[in-house]
Amino acid sequence: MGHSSRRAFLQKLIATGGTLGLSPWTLQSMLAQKQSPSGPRSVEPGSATMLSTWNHGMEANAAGFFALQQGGNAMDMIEAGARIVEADATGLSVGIGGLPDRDGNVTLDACCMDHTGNAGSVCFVQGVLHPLSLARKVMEDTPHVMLAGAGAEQYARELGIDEVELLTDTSRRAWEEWRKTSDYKPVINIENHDTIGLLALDDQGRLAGGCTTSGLAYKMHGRVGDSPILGAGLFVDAEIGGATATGLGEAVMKTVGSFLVVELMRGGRSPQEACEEAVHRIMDRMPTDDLQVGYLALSREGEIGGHAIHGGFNYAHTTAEAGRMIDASHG
Ligand code: SD4
Repeated sequence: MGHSSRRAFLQKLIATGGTLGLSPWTLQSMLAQKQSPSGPRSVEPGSATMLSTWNHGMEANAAGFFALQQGGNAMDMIEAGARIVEADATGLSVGIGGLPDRDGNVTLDACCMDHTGNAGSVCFVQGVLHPLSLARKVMEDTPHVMLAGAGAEQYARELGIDEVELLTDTSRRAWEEWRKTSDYKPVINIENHDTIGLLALDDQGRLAGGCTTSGLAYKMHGRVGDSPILGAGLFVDAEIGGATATGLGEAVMKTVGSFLVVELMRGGRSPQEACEEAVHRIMDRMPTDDLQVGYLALSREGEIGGHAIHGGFNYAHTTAEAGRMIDASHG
């Protein structure tokens, strides 16, 4: 791409970024992404869709579409979106800045699945800025699906990934404040900045998904939630669709939630109906006054759905034409 057309493209991106409410920081990170040698390509309206949990999903989806325009596929959209949120130190529940466990350690969980059914996951990993990228490496470059703790960290070092301090001044102060009472009580919809679950359908019809989190704040050391567990926090079947979960991982794991959503879609439910039924499965089996779980689903045709136990769960839906936040139905 010539110098002037690149400048025009960047100006357009900055203009669109403004409309989407993207921070200058996000735009900068997007511009730092790899540029394709052939330059950006246009994405046909109606040909691609991205869904991500919570308000930060908006920036994640914009980064995903940017990756697509740079020649990426659905998995690149997922990784680009996850990286934006993982690197944002102001988020208290994903990547750097995530609240620690009860002993003050930030331990991260992430997984991904691509359109071929391949999957990768890391759990209980410390000092790694981009756990979803590490999960993708496990998926693409090892014979395994999941690496845990010190083994995942060793693999990151072998790949030349630098160790990063994930506890920030803000998250340290919050933890110190919490330690005064040490009252462990997961709060539903914590400040609308939670785990990010992402689902993408690219313009070639490929589906992929990802999930990345620092897990529940002040959890026991060693606790792993649903987010890195294939079938619980995420599941993608290219023939049917994908689903991802946010909320109390224990409830999602006990009902193998994301797999359940996809299987319900296989049986003929719409993504919305499937999310509702998976939520009801939890509501029928356990007391849910203090328990929040939300599901998102995307079919291979690009149909979307989202449902939660309680109000307050929202998600970002982005297409080549526009992006919007949707308040999920609940109950
Ligand atoms: C977990 N499911 O570790 C995650 C937490 C989460 O929105 O999703 N919060 O249980």
